[in-house]
Amino acid sequence: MRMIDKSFINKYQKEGFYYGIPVFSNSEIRSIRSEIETLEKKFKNGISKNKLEQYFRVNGHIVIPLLANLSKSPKILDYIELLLGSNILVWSVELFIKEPGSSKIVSWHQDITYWGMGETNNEVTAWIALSNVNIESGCMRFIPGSHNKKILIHEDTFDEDNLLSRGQEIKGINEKEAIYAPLKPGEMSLHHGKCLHASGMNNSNDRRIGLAIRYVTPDVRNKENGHDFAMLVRGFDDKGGWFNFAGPRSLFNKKDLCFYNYVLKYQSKVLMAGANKNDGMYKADK
Ligand SMILES: O=C(O)CCC(=O)C(=O)O
Repeated sequence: MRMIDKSFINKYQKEGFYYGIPVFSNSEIRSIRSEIETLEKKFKNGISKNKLEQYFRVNGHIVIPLLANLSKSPKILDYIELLLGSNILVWSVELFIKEPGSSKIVSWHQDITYWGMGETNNEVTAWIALSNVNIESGCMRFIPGSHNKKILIHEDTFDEDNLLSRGQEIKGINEKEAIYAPLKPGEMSLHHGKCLHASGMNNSNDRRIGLAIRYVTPDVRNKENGHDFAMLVRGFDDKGGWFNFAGPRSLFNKKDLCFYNYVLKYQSKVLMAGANKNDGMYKADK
C-alpha cells in the first residue's frame, strides 16, 4: 500500500464524510471522461431495449469494463482498505451526470435506506469527480455527524428532476448545517451510507460528472433477500453472504447483459419495496 496521510480517518469517522483526496491526474481524468463520452456517442441509440443511461446509473460494473476497472483501482482501494479492512467488494458503480444548465438535483437522503443492508457501518461510497464539481456545478453537500443518526423517514417524490431511483427525500433538513464538498477533476470524496447528503443544479457551462462506487465488506448482509451480488476487488470473501461475480467479459457482452437483468430484478424487489410505482431505473422487466 502507498503512503497515505491517515489523518482523514478520524475526520471521516467523526463527520461521516471526507473530501478532496487526489486520486487521478488530469491526463487520467481526461482519458476516462473521453472514454465515457465515446460510449455516449457510440450508444446514443441505446443497447437493445435500454438507454445507455440505464447502465451508467445502475450497476455499470456488470457490463462496462471501464467502470469495473475503475472500481478496482488501487489508488481508491488503498483508502477504502483503511476504512473497511482488507477484504473489499464492490456492490454498485454509478455515474451521476448533470448537463450544463440542467435542473437535475439530488434530494437529501441517506444512501442505505433502501439497500436492504440495515444500518451497517461497513459500507463506504467513493465519489470521484470526472469534471470540475463545485458549488456552481452542483457538488454534494453533507450534514456532519449525521451518520450517527438512525435511518430517517424518506418520502418518495418520483420527481423527474431528481436523480435518485425513487426521488426519495428527507424533509426538514437545516441547510445551515450543510458543508459543501467541492472536488477538482480527479479528486475523490468518501461518505458513509447513513450520512445525510444532497446536491444542487449544474449552473456551470460544463457537464458535471461524478463516479460513485459503493464498497462493502464480506460481513455486510442483505437482510431482505438474504444474499446480494458483489464483485470482490481486494482480499477474499469466505463469509458466504454475497454472490461473487468476476466483472464484465467485454463491453455489453450478451451473457453479462443477461446477468445484468437478473441482478436488476433481484435487487429491485428490495430497492423498490413499498414504492407505489417502478417504471424507472429499477423497472423489473428490463
Ligand atoms: O452525485 C450526486 O450529486 C449525489 C450522489 C449520491 O447521492 C451518492 O453518491 O450517494
